[in-house]
Amino acid sequence: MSDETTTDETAAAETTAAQTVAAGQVPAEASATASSMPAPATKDPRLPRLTQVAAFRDFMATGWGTPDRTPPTVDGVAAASAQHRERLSGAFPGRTLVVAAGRAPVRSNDAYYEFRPDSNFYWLTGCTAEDAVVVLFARGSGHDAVLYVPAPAYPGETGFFADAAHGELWVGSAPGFGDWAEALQVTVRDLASLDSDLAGERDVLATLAGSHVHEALTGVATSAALWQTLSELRMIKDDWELGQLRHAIDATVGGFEAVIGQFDHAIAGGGERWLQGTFDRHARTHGNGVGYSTIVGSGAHAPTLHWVRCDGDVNEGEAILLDMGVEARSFYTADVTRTFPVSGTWSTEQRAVHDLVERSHRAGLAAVGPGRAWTDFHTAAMEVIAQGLDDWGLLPVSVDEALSAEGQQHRRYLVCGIGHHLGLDVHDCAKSSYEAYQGSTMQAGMVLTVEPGLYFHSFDETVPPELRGIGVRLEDDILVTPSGSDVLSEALPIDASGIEEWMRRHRAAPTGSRTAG
Ligand SMILES: [Mn+2]
Repeated sequence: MSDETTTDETAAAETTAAQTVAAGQVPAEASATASSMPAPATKDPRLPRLTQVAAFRDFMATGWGTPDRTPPTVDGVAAASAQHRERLSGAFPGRTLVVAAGRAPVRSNDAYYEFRPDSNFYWLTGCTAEDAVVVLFARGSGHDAVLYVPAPAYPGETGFFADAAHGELWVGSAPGFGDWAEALQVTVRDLASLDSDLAGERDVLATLAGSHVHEALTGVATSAALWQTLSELRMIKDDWELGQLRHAIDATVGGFEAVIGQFDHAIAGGGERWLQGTFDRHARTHGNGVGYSTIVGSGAHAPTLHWVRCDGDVNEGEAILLDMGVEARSFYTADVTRTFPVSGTWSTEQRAVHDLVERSHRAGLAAVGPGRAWTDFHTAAMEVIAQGLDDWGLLPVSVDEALSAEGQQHRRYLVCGIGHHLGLDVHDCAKSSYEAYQGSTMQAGMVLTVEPGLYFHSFDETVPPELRGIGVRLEDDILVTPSGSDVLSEALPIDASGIEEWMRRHRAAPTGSRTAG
């Protein structure tokens, strides 16, 4: 990446002369800025501050055309966001609502993580501007929405060339208030006026995207009630959202194909890192990126639930677990898991574990539908797992005792949850109340994952040696429909033989195996 500096440091960067700074002699004006390299201890005439050079400022103020400043938005997002604001408005009559986009957290020193807008904010606006804030002002029987975005810095302002966060020479073409208003069909104002605009509001509820918020909001308290309501409203996906999710899931299936095509490269030395990189590049190309850290766990890494280190080898004979999701450019994400035999053919033990997980998965899928208790699929899948483990002699108690609230011994091999809402967040709607989530029934328009698995760790001495180091998960993304359910990720097979056959179709011919000529 390029070095993000302020003008003072830009000036410093113009020289190749070695610079030394005596301890304790950094000028206050320099230390007050984000500093990527030391400032000279005394004024160096060869390093003028560009913002203070009148001739330079004048020269930089003229001679610029207008770049295309169309904001990056997704088709249909303006209308969908307007509907979402209407739904939120109806839940909080008479109260002014504030939802912030947030800002990218610091990665290290003056380097930041890529910015990704808060999901609630995006759901209400479709806006991708860092530090932006949407306010729904209580007016009459409803609300007036105003989107506040930071002012871009254009030619004629020193920030144009000196502001690394908003200067157009630093960040690329910068949409203005009118550009955002046209793209998103909402009133847009300068973020600088947020303070005064909120000053007259007495009853303000806010969600602030964690701790990374603009200074204008530091005095505003977060409302758990607003966050919870947004979380619960987001449970039912509209047609536009379903289109985004289908796109994310289809792109994810393509990512699985891309990864399978690289297995031989992984075995040859690229390892888990190569497959992770393959999927992440696919996700970046076909969406915004990944919706969560890609999990590539081969062999003994497979049972580790969140194996995001992805730094191991990939060897013939191992089973490899891939938990991967493309996040669309609208930020809706897929969440899909399959386990594959690296060599293309399951061992007897791997297949047996996969077969049991498949039976559990089918039982879970069958329990998804409108009016069903949310916990039905969990219960159905767990009953199969417990019975299967008992058949293998792995339960120290009876199946009934294990399944009872006082037992749960089967969960030793499956300590995670086995399903969740899916949407803008991979674990969507997580701020909902228990009554609205686990304690509720499924409704048409909900999208969820079902993801049973078995995780036999290599150091688990309760497990027969031949099963140790095998981890299998099957995870699909399912839409609850008025009449039942629709498995959106069904392009990927879930049975062991189907997975072998699918691998044969998508695996690239090994290097050197193609006949010459
Ligand atoms: Mn999941």
